[in-house]
Amino acid sequence: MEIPENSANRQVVIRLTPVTQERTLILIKPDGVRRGLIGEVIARIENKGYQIAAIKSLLADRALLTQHYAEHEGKPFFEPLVEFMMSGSIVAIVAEGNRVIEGFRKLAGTTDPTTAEPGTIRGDLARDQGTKVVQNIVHGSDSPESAAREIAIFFPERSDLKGL
Ligand code: IDP
Ligand code: MG
Repeated sequence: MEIPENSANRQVVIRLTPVTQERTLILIKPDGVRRGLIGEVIARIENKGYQIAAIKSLLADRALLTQHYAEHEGKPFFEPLVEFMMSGSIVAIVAEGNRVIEGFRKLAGTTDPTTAEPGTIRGDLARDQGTKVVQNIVHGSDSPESAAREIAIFFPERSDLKGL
């Protein structure tokens, strides 16, 4: 069937055309891995409709974590944060989708798990453990610049993931 060229039809085509995708770096921290929540976190990412573009399990070392958390160097929780992140294996994930950076941070909830909204990963699955560093199951990039930087740190071999 021939679809007539008019402005109404053009609008439909424009709305259905995928717009620029975005990527984010998600980490399942050692507390999440220890508690067997890898599947739960991945399910929440996939159920929301984001694609997993890359995933790996690793033991992060100090050099990698110092790079990743460079913005927090000098803060009182920096050393406990690095020690905590080295305390067990973590899972690094690159998720993809429009506005995934903002969307995953919404799924994760606020930094403090005590006050994170129920329904979020941190609100549902974490609580204050009385430790110097807040243990809150996941990390998610906070901007496109952070995402590009962090993806390059955790997936240096994946040149195909550069440039979004
Ligand atoms: P975010 O993970 O919600 O983006 P950031 O401020 O980037 O939070 O902090 C990185 C991580 O450092 C947090 O997820 C948490 O594990 C820990 N953290 C942040 N602020 C504090 C604090 O005031 N006390 C203890 N730990 C903290
Ligand atoms: Mg952060």
